[in-house]
Amino acid sequence: MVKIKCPVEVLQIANDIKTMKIRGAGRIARAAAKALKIAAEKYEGPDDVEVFIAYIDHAAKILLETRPTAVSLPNAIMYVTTRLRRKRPINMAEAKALVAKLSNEFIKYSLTATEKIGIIGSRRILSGDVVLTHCNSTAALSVIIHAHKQEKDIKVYATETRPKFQGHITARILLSEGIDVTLIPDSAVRYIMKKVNKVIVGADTVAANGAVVNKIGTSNIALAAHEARVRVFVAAETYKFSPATVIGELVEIEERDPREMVDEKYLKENSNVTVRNPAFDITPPEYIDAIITEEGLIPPQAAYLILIEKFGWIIQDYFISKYPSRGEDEE
Ligand code: RUB
Repeated sequence: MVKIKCPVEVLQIANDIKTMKIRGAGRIARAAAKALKIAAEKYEGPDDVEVFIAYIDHAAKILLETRPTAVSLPNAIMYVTTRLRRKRPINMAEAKALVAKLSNEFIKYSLTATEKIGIIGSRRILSGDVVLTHCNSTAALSVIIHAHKQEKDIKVYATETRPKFQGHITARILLSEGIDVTLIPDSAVRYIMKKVNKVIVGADTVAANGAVVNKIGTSNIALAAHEARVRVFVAAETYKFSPATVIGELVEIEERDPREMVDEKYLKENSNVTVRNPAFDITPPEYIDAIITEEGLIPPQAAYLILIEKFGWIIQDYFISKYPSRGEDEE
């Protein structure tokens, strides 16, 4: 089949995700959905729906290869591509319009979900609370900002989040909302935990067993919180739940370039030093008190139920594509 070139705008979005110009699981998902819409608009291939679908799949593949950990990316892409295939558009106009509609639908859903999480999560924040957050999560910030808008008197500790310092963005956003925020080094978490009474973080992926994959350091924070009997809340839209984990797939943890930590000179002068830069870690469900989703607040152990409710049919498709003969047996 003819391969139609991916438009530069789509390649640019893919590159922005890869280089973290666009970052954060929710933003990555919305950017990918938008990229597919652009791809559809810019399609210049033959007037053949099958070729168009193959071209969209090709764009999807480029986007999927940008970053491996946040499941919001494949879930956003799957939202568009699986529905496109299932609907079987009869002509090009219909196919293009469908991709645009699905992309807009996903983006709207995502933005509304973040807002709902803010409303639901803010009910758990009380005046006088001291909250610790990590990295830069729109969903976690939505909870904190909603609580502040309800005139609850809160104080926030934001970790720097090395090596990319996303905590600086968090501090800036909280400050612009008029929230009392203190920036701390990641290594000060256990020391500061004595002053904290709630931890709120985001998620890149939630596994079927309720384990949460989020920015490296999250699991240390959860451990310190557990020790200090401080509750840990994770703010995550349901498209951050991973259907593949229902059938036992593991979440790939991204390892980024060591040059985000040390410069070229250091690497040259210390060629015998191995430098590793894992970007995410896994917090087991035992260390999480609740996950705040747009559907409500759930214990991490209920992640499986969310997955079945939201992705039941996708899990079945995925299972069949991965293990064809087993899938047929079970039909
Ligand atoms: C971002 C990160 C965020 C989650 C949730 O990592 O770990 O906590 O993605 O963010 P990176 P949001 O900066 O490496 O992308 O709630 O905005 O989706």
